[in-house]
Amino acid sequence: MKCVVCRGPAIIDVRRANANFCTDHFTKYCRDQTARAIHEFDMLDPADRVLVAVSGGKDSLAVWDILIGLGYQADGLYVGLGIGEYSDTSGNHARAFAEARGLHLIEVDLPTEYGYDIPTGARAARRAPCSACGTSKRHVFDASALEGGYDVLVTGHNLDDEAAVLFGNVLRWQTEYLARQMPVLAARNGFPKKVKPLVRLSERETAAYCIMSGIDYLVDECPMSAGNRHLGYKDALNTIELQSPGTKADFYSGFLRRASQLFRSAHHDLGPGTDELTHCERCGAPSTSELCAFCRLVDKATAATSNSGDEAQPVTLRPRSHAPRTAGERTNTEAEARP
Ligand code: Q46
Ligand code: ZN
Ligand code: ZN
Repeated sequence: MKCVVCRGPAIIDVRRANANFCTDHFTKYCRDQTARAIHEFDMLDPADRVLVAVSGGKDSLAVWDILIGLGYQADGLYVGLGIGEYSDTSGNHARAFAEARGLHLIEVDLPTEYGYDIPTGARAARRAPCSACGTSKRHVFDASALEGGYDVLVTGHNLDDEAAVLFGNVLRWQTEYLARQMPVLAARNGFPKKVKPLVRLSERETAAYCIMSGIDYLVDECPMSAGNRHLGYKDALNTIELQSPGTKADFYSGFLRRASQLFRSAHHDLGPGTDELTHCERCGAPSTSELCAFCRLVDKATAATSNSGDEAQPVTLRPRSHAPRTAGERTNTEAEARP
């Protein structure tokens, strides 16, 4: 097996590209694919201050590493979810990565700052763990990006993630979600711009990038992911991909090129502003009710913590200043729960 670029010994095959690569040319391929996505969707400007949401896993550390390599000014944001040993270990991986490279890592710990952890919050709100987790992370991501004056928030969603979400949305014909499923969400009305630069790389490729680049990432899956629908969609797509390499990338990129605009147009015709949002009276985030979904979750979770006899931690919700936004923009915080 020879590298398609230098003809030296190859160590990985990328079947959908019908190419094998050596270490150097594979890591270059990953950087090139990321740069191409950034360019294609106008994700980042060279002068942007970038905040990367890092979990300690392969995707978020890979995207942080690649962005630094591409010359972007990128800080990291780690959110402690209070999921036992998993959170302890994931935090250690994120911290070690940042320290080894002299990068700035912002840390927000849910139990310390907001008085609850994800298992408690999910139970108290009678929601699936990933749903409570998604609400929590989105709130902290938005607030941290705004408070830190960052231009863009980056997440490590990869091709497998996006194809699985797309698959789920298509299976149920969730056309509003389809209208909003883009790798870039523009900044508006108090929300930071959000981008997903890894949408041209698969999970296997981000893992290989980390191994070849000496990035020590957390391999273990989150213990609360069991039962998550998107894992089943990933398995289904992987079965198809095995038979027909390239199908997953064609499915997702074909949607972006040929279908997403149709869904956006269809939902644009419904007219924005029919369901104006107000501000959460406690934290200032845009919300359809007096308290936003995050503050309602905090209330339920901290009440459950107090009732259980555990020592409740002080809740430090910081007010934010937001302009109103419309229902069509809800995807940034409320609609897109997924791992
Ligand atoms: S951390 Fe949170 Fe994921 Fe764990 S609880 Fe679900 S969403 S699976 S990225
Ligand atoms: Zn090579
Ligand atoms: Zn709120």
